[in-house]
Amino acid sequence: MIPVPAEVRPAAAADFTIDHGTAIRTAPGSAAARRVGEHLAALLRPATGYALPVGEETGTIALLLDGAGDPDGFPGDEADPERDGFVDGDEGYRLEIGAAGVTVRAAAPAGLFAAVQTLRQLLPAAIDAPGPQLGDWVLPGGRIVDRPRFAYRGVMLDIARHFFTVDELKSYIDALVQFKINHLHLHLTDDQGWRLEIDGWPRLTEVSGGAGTGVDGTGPGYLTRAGYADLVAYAAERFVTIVPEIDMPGHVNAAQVAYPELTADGAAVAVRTDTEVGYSSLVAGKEETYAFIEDVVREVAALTPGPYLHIGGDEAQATTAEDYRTFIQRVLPLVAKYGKRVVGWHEMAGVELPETAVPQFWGVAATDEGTARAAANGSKVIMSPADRAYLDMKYTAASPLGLDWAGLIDVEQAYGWDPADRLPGVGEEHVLGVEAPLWSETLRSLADVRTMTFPRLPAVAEIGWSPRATHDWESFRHRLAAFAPRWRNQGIAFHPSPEIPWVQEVSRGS
Ligand code: TNX
Repeated sequence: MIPVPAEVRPAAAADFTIDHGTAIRTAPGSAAARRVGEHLAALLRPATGYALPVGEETGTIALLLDGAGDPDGFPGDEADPERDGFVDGDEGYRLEIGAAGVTVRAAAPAGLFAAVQTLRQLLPAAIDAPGPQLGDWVLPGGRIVDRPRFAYRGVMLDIARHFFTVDELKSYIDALVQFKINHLHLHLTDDQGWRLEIDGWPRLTEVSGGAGTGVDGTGPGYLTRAGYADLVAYAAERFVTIVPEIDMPGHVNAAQVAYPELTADGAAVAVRTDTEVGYSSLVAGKEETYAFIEDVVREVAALTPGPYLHIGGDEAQATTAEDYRTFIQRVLPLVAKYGKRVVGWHEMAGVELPETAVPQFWGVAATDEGTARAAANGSKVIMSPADRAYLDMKYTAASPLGLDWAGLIDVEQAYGWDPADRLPGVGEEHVLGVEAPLWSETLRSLADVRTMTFPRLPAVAEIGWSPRATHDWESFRHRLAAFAPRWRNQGIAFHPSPEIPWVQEVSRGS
């Protein structure tokens, strides 16, 4: 299992077998629990061929909501299995598998959904095949009590350098949630392209989402407002929060191509499809700048139910330090005005921030003064150190895809760090969570995206979810090995890292 659960207690002779009579019973009166039940049934039906009806009356797999637990009891004594050891937080769950049935208890539907991902991994890899398989669908008996170490476990995908469609993004979400990832950060705008339709500023997407706006002249592509809303809803059904990023004040050439009034002198600028960074900037001293940003922030906030709005803030080499400060100080209250919490790359923490703002550390240095100061001031930090968490770095010098400015990242490198140990002044209590960013300069297809994501993302996912005490490379690499047949069955391309003793074949019970 990845991420490894907080507590696993196997029980001999208590295996449960899913068969043609198995039904799923969900918490009475909860539409959300019902949808999680339907989600589980939909996962199990193709390979098993069973009907797996979902209802509130009967069923040997029960998904129950029980908020009356005692969070302090974690990890629980055995005295009263109905009451003790209940996990805290929305994503915690308790799973009991016995010969007579399976019971999941959680305080919230997100916990039921997390437990469904665990159940999926407990079944043979053939469960992930798209069509009927012969097999014994045995869940190993025992009890799991589980909850996340960090609330935020994210992936970022850059859809500005190369665009990916709503359907591709949905399929990516399907792959990510299996590792209990709960945030998808979308890098929507950059020098090359602008990928989200904005009311009142149609040229952003007509021009800068048009043909020839991807790196090396690929494209076109952008998310319509309806497409974005559809994606947000799809993600929410899977307990994934979309974090939209509008990068500013740098990385804005595409906006300036569409609207030259956003440049210092109002003169037209050329489309750029190379991969240089740090040459474009919004103008801190111009009111047009903030009128534009307010329209964009208002619209993005209105389309996004989640709490965060990411304002980029990285690599603003074309903005003076004074302008950068002026700019960030103007934008922070604008985001708050539309009810969102600011996330920004850690350069933003060079400016004094409200404690609700979240710096995202993407550096490779051993220290970062601004991030440490923000943490001391009460901000929570997202950890994405580029030499560990960047999914766009090459695995080895021979990797055909990816970049190497932060080094080569094999699976052991991706796994071998601790978010609460990475930066002086940023300890366990300051860490909101982890995120693995995937920049798309070299990625042209969903297969490219998956090949860079797997198998490294599971390493970051485990670091974000599992208790620190479970961290163990030997255990991890052997557990990771079991995902090869699952990814093959799901049609998910992955890099066959030689460090991992990949399982080649599925051994079948019958
Ligand atoms: C740095 S990481 C960037 C991006 C690039 C990336 C490539 C960050 C906040 N900015 O503009 O795409 O490197 O790895």
